[in-house]
Amino acid sequence: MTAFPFTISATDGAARTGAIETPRGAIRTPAFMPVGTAGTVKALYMDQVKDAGADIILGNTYHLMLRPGAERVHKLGGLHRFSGWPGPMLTDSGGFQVWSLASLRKMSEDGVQFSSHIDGSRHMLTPERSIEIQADLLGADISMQLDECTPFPCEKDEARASMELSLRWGKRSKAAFGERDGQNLFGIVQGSVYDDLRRESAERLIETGFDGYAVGGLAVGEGFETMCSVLDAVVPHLPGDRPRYLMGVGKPIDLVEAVARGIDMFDCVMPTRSGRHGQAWSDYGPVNLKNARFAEDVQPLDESLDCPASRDYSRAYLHHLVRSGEYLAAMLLSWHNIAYYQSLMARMRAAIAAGRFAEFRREFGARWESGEF
Ligand code: PRF
Repeated sequence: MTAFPFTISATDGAARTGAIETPRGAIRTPAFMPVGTAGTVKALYMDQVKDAGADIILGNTYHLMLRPGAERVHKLGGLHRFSGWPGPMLTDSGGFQVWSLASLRKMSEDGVQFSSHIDGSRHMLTPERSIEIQADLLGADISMQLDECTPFPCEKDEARASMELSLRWGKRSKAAFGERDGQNLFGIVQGSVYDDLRRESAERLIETGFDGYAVGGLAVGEGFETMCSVLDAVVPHLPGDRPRYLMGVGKPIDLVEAVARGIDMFDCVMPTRSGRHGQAWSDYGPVNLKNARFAEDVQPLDESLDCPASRDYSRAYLHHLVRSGEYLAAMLLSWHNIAYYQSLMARMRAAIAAGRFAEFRREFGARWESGEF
């Protein structure tokens, strides 16, 4: 398997910046991938996502297999053509979404059987079927192995059993993926909050051999400090020359602290989901536009961002849109939030390249702590 070239151009402590070169374009790292669950980054045009600075977006096996169906997407030219996103795309394998959305789940060695959250129909996801959907039918540039996201909290013996199942599914995912030109497969580290399980999971995944390594099973209720200590335990055991992806994370402060620990890629619904709920993100934390203090605030959200939603509308107008439940509120706040997240990644890349990431992290932490938007 030929992994995408990953060039690290600068490091600063454990933080690194560089680029993953794919046939559909480069992914500048550290990278934030907006979530395009059902083939759309909710409330945004693909041009807005691109212009905000995103190099890669994420798609979901679970949602697309249920609606409109993976075979149908394939028939319509694959997910890139279907959705109008020509750049790199990573798809999640489905296990986590089955765990969080589906009902009547039945886990077995073979895979997971579940009922659709849309119409209750029964489906089966195995490591082999997940790879077929992601790599063959959707045409993902980066596919994820099928895994089990271990619930939290979890006793150690259960966490071990779950981690071992994910390792076996990782091997089967790799066998099903085989050798492909221009497509990559990532493995997923599990092991809950147990440092020794996390380390063993990383080491045994590396023996199987993947193009990149994700850290799964975090942001499931363990809290910020625990997440950071799991990263401290696992990242040093991941190969330095392969991309490292922290799945489903997170708030801006989580991204800064994970980059400081050597993470290169992230995805999270946070910017788009909170945008649909009247929240704007900033270096000072989340800002609730519904708050009465914005009713007559003529300032824009953030003039420093090169995004019309951040620059060209008053907080008073956004407040009015949110209060009125207007579609435009969701559209503008999602747009601002994606632009803010991309700008945060760009600032981190620049700080690492300039050898001043420690300073950036300190100053960012102080702004975040102050909460004074
Ligand atoms: N596994 C997969 N996708 C995920 C996760 C995981 O553990 C998480 C963890 N919160 C988010 N998305 N396959």
